[in-house]
Amino acid sequence: MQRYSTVPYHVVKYVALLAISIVAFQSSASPSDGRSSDVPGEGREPPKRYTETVTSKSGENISFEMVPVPGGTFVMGSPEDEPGRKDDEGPQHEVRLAPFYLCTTETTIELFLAYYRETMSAKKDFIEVEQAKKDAEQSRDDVDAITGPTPVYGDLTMGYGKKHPAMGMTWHNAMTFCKWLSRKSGRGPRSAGTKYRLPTEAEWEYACRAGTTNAFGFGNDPNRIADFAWYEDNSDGETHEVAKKKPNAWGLYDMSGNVCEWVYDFYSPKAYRKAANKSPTVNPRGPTAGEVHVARGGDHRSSIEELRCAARVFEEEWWRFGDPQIPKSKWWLPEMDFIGFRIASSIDPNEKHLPK
Ligand SMILES: [Ca+2]
Repeated sequence: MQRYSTVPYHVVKYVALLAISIVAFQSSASPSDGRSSDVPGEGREPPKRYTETVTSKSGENISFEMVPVPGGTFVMGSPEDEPGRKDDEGPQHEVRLAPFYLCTTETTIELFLAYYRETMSAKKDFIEVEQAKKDAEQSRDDVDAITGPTPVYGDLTMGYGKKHPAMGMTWHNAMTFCKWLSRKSGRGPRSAGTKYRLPTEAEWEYACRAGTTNAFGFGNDPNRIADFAWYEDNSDGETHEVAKKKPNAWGLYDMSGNVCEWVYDFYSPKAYRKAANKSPTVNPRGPTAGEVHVARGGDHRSSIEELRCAARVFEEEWWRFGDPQIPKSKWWLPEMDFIGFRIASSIDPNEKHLPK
């Protein structure tokens, strides 16, 4: 007591302030809940789910719902002993993600048709290096001029109804759709923070897991899988209307099965090895270059193992076998009724167009 009282008051005060500063610095620099410190709006009221409605050229209102996916850290990839696991799903590595919005459903035929009818370009447009370069330039500077897809070979709907998932589009076509939707909904070009886009591969897997660590994101009981997914045992070889099965814990339907979903990332079998060297990676966007892109979740013809959250597929040569054109269309994968996508958007609370 005697000794304590001899310490000058200003020294006690200084030490206390220093301790408070250190604690404050640590909590902002390395949040214990895994949220990234550079996440805009951290600490503000969390974003709410919202419904977006766009009006097609023919006057039809089409709505879809976006749910906020909380930021956090998760382990991406599968353990070596997971049944059905492939080498490109490892090594497992930590990923930190900012919060983002994800559409509750796969993009529907109804919405994709609105885009197709509004932007369809009559000119023939094939895979050419020069054209791809031009597109890359255009996507940087000129979002007002959206050149839509060429006419589809065959029937875009493949005989399915408007609430079924859109399918048979190339990754490039899905990306162009996102650009169109951003403009259509008033989220571009000046609202870079919230425009629509494809989820990254990490965002997709994180959302599929919805906070779980098991293989499927909704428990490992094979009997429960049919409650959540259309796959080879219950689909009759067809896609089904979106959101007819149960959603996962974060309100997302058909993450497993129905149609496989394009994600932003290029595919590389070695992508995870590189990521593991930098673990944890923060908001990763995959390899900077590549030939083909990743698609996730399995489809209506998939086996149970192909529905796992960690399962990865990528565009293969046979995906273009339904296209009789030479060279192949850069817009369409005709007859491929297993490949679709769902949209994401970033969350930026300073954005004027942030939904109410
Ligand atoms: Ca799906």
